[in-house]
Amino acid sequence: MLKFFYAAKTCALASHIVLEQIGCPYEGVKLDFASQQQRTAEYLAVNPKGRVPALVTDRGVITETPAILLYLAQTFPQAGLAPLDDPFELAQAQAVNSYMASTVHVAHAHKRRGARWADDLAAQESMQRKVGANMIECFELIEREMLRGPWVLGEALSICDAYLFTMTTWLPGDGVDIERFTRVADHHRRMLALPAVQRTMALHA
Ligand SMILES: N[C@@H](CCC(=O)N[C@@H](CS)C(=O)NCC(=O)O)C(=O)O
Repeated sequence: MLKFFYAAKTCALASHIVLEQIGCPYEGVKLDFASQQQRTAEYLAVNPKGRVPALVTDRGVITETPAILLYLAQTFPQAGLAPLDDPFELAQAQAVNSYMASTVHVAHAHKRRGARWADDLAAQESMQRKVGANMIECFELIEREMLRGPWVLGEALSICDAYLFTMTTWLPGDGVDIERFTRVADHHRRMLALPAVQRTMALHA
């Protein structure tokens, strides 16, 4: 059985929603970041990066959200959560997910994790002040270019929707009103209506 390591309200929400949407059996293990459980020797043996998510499979551990998302979509093709038979469409899906991981997530991380990039407290505060504007820039692009509607890839729900939704849950904390992006806000509401999303959100409360 799959074992899934996560922490509340983190990027692990995306993979968690996909696990719930697929409906496959898995064991969820919730880490407590307040007590730094991601840095314990026990967890570092699972994921030496000290980050979540991590998915333990019968062949080993998978880390990195885009990798976990595609693994789940490929392992459970009956769930129809990625355009697996169409290389161009799958590349489009991966482009969206890569943007979430490499740009949107990183823009958000400058708010609380500035120490990764600078020791100077003034520099960290300066980076924090840019988070709202950077997230707005990202979401203006998403609104314009990455959301075909009603779902990210068009008519079919996919792994990209879980990832986009996860990023939108961070907007209020970054001081950004989601309603300034009409289509993203509509997508967020659609996602909230899905039972799998509701179940996962309850686990992350
Ligand atoms: N590139 C990784 C990022 C993973 C990551 O940074 N996770 C954060 C939570 S959103 C984390 O575990 N942070 C713990 C820490 O920095 O101590 C992914 O997309 O999965």
